[in-house]
Amino acid sequence: MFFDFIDKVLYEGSSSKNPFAFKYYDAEKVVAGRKMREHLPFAMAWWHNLCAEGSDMFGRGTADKSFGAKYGTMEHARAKADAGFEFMQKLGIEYFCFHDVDLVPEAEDINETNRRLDEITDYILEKMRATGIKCLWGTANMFSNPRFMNGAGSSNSTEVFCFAAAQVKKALDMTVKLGGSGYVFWGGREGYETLLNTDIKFEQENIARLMHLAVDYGRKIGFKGDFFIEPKPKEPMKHQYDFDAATAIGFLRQYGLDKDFKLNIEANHATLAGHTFQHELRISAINNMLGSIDANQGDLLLGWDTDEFPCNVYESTMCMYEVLKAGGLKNGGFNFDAKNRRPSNTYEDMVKGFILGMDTFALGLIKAAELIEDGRIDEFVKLRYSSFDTEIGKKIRNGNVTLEELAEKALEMKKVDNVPSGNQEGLQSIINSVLFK
Ligand code: XLS
Ligand code: CA
Ligand code: CA
Repeated sequence: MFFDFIDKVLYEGSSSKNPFAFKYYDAEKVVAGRKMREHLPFAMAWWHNLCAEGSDMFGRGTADKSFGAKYGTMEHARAKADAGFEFMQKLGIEYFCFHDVDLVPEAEDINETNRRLDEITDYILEKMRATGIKCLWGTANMFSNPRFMNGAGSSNSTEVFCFAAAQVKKALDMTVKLGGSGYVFWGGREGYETLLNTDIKFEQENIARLMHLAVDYGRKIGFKGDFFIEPKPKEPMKHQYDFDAATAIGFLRQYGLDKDFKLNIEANHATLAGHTFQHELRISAINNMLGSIDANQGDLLLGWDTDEFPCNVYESTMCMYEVLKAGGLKNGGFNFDAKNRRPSNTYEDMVKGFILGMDTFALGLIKAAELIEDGRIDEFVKLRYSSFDTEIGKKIRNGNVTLEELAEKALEMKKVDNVPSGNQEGLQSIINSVLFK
């Protein structure tokens, strides 16, 4: 037992002062027709929660993630799984997400790494069966090992391309073995530092090729879930090809991958791309590409990826507003791709981070449902476009009009005398009144 200071984190309501209780997340409570836990399939990110020790560019780790075992051993790999399952059970988290290298120490020889992966996934599978906890998605880490310094699918080296293929194959095998409903491609090194040495077209074609190979293999071994691209504009590369949702959707369509792929939208990546989280979700949703969510938060005063636990209820409300309107996430979930701040280095802090994140999204769900129920925002948006309900509006929308006819109409009108207000401040007041009643 690693988290023996708690038995189970329970819902106690917003007036509770218990740091180890949920204030808003009430798993079985029905909101907008479904239980909270169904709206919010929360997942634990193996890498942050069980591996990351808080190191940064200027200092070593501050948190002990040895879980009583020696780093770099299979005993440690099992201890992490033990700690992870105890953690998820105590918080009522039903899913986890993983990279291959989160699970075991990577060996010199990939054959030995794969053997270790077989061993640990047998162990994890037993724990999944005993607890009912499920895998949300798996992925291959194709960015940490030095061999990926020039990219994985986009590498200039066929040797590296083969290793990328081998890792994707193994990660897909493991995702299928663990029953995951998603497989993620985050292209950490799929980008460039300088165009002086880079053939973008060549690299993008190769990335798409690797993805097609993954789809073919995945479908062959029975993977029925979604493949996801996770857009991010920069970091670690100066420029990453999957810059944002719109760019990734264009890429998927260009290379004929849009039937098998959807997007995994991360809040922190949205803001790094100069967009709001809501924007990225909306772009995905209107293109039928909203797959899954990495639920975290960046720091707008910093230009890099901070992966903080979400606490901003305004943001989580607008996120859940988009998710509810899109009809929920099908094969996806809410993966806390988030880590404690470096000085928050205790096991208690790990639990508090998840309580904060889960409560923030639960409150966002409650408020988004209230906003939709309130109806004033929807009503205003409908009204805002209502001039297109007129005869000429319908003709424009249906494509039954020529440019000359429209110009003729303008000449008849002589001038425009009705452009209705956008009412932004009025709408923002409505949001505040729903959020803070
Ligand atoms: C890094 C990404 C990464 C992906 C999975 O910034 O968020 O953690 O989610 O490879
Ligand atoms: Ca992520
Ligand atoms: Ca991130």
